[in-house]
Amino acid sequence: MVTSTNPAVSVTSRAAPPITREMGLHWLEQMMLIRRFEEAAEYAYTQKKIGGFLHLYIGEESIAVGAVAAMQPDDDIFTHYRDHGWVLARGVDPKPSMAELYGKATGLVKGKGGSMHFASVEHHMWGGYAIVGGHIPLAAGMAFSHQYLKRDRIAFCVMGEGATNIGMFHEALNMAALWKLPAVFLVENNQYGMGTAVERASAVANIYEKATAYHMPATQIDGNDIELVYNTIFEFADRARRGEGPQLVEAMTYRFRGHSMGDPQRYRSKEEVEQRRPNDPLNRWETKLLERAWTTEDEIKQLFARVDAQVAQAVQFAEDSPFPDARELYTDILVEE
Ligand SMILES: Cc1ncc(C[n+]2csc(CCOP(=O)(O)OP(=O)(O)O)c2C)c(N)n1
Repeated sequence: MVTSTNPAVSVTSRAAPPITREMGLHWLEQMMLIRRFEEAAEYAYTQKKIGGFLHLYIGEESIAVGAVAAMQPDDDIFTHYRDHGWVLARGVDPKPSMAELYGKATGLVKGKGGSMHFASVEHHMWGGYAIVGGHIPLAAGMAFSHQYLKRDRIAFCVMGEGATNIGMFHEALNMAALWKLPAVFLVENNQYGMGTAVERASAVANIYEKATAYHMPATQIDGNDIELVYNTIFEFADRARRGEGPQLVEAMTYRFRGHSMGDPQRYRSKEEVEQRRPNDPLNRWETKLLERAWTTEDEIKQLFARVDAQVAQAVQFAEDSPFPDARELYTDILVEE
């Protein structure tokens, strides 16, 4: 499962703690929370209660949930704009998260960021970046600070496969490898960058092979297999934490919704999307839990009802919250020393 693209690099790593029934149920609940949260956001968007861009993560939830489970709580996360799942998987409250989408003062970043800029410093979640690839050097910089200050923490940088064609990806990977920074680069390959299929944009079909240029251990996995995500991220993170330098994981997945809201999706057929449905990570994990007799249909119903109630409360909270005061336009702009 774990493959190094460079035989000169050590691939020894510790295995992840075993997955328990409790963990399995928690993962199902988190994946369901992300799914329902985004479905509610999608509906609110059609009602014009949410504006701007809204990039949904539906179909990719197993990556954030499995990866966050494999991290330490004070590891730092930088993501691209498809960030709702990452924030919720990190344990951020859905209420301020929904309020942020509504642009309300009670939002995660006071309603000033919206969908693409979810962040919570206390959760070591640094956002939410709209410039494709722009956050990759920032994550490398955070990894450098951990190394320089001898902290036992690593930086995770999450991006789409499209970002790996951007210059900043290569600059950041080069520096990270050169300085053996404690970082994990996680590519969510959902097959499309906006309306462009990966093979039309990248000269290298297997994205993880790009890490070879920087002598970085890398692998490609099925991102919709939550157990594989958890085990792989744990092993790769463990190596980065123990000073073996940066690592890269390419998680193969598929987004079931358009790139953002209002995407007519002319670049793929309805049949293609339907063919991918059996690979839905949520259904796959639910089926596995039932097969293992780790849960029952009844328990799942209760769990989903809990999630529905939580999302309804989040929507109510967002609806009831005030918009920011106009004076907020002039706050949080400069950092004072
Ligand atoms: C530097 C830059 N160029 C172009 C864009 C416009 N843009 C927004 S999303 C996107 C596609 C990125 O695809 P990918 O990295 O695969 O992520 P995904 O949306 O598939 O999760 C592009 C080109 C941008 N935001 N920033």
